[in-house]
Amino acid sequence: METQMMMETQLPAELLFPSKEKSFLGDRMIDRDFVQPIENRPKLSETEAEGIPLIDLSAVLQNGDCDETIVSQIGNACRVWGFFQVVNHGVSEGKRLEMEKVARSFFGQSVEEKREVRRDEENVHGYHDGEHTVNVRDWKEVFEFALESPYLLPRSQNPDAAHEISEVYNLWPKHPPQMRKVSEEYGKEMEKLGFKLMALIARSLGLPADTFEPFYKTQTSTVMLTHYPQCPFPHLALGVGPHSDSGALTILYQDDVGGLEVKRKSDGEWVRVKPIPDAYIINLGAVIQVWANDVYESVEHRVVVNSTRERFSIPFFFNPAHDTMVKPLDGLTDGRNPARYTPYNWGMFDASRKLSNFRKLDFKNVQIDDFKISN
Ligand SMILES: O=C(O)CCC(=O)C(=O)O
Ligand SMILES: [Fe+2]
Repeated sequence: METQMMMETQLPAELLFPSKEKSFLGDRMIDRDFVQPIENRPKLSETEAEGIPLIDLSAVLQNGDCDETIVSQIGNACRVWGFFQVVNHGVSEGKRLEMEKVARSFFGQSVEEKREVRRDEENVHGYHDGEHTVNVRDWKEVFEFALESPYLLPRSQNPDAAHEISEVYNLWPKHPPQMRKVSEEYGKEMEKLGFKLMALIARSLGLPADTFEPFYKTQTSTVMLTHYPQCPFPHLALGVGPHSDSGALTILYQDDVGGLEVKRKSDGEWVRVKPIPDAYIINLGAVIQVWANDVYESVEHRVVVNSTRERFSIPFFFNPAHDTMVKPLDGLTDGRNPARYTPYNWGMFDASRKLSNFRKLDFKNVQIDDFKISN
């Protein structure tokens, strides 16, 4: 094994890549930027996850956030997996279908057309196809918009420099013409589900249902329409490299192709999240991990691509106001169970991540471990 890995890393790149194939970005061979280090390359033999909990929220729609059974199912799912799926969630299927339709139509345009709404360091949302996760380029293209426009983004690492907070406005393409309306309506649906889930998560931690509301007076939530084109090198590249989400809560819709894999907490195996029609996949981000003082964790996941089918997904990142100081919640800490993190400013964390996405870094990205108190 050792020898084989050595040989493979020493091979010239040209020999690692079959020659005639083209990447989705033009008629080039796969760019070296997409090639994952050997330890991150997927095996492509799917273990479909048995046991990622599927939770039926219909009782919540009727009884609000006081349904004890659902609260305890959510608590278990958060502790054991950090991931779960929900059905009967109340999101309008019609609105989701329209969102999918306009996403497909937008991505169906030429790269030049899509790049008319290309994001840059000023306008951090919009279209882009150059994201790197842990310094390797993702095999995907995305269009991202914020629920609140302007979106406030600190431009300085000094929390007192209020004047250095920039207002970022959403960019909307000319085509398809209904993109803005459909996207804004879908965003509202996601927000409703987000608040419902946060109330249930608060209750599952033994806290009042409205615990998280003060952090969401304004928001930095975004919807990211994502397209993973067919990839001739699914054994070398990933749609999204291994990462855990840096915000609070992610609510993801995936089509029927599949490819999202979760690192199972019990044994570290990568397991595939089964596509279930009309379900949403929920996962906890780093902000909830800190709020919950490590009672819940933000779990690593990645996206495997395939050579025969393109895939679409729509993550919604439900994130608090930019000036939120993230720290373990009072109700979860005491003398015997002290806070495990020092407070950090969410907007500055967000800005550092968003701006680093534009380049391949030669330093490690900011992460919650940087704020961990070592005992
Ligand atoms: O597309 C997916 O299935 C997951 C995407 C994801 O993990 C992300 O964008 O953070
Ligand atoms: Fe993610």
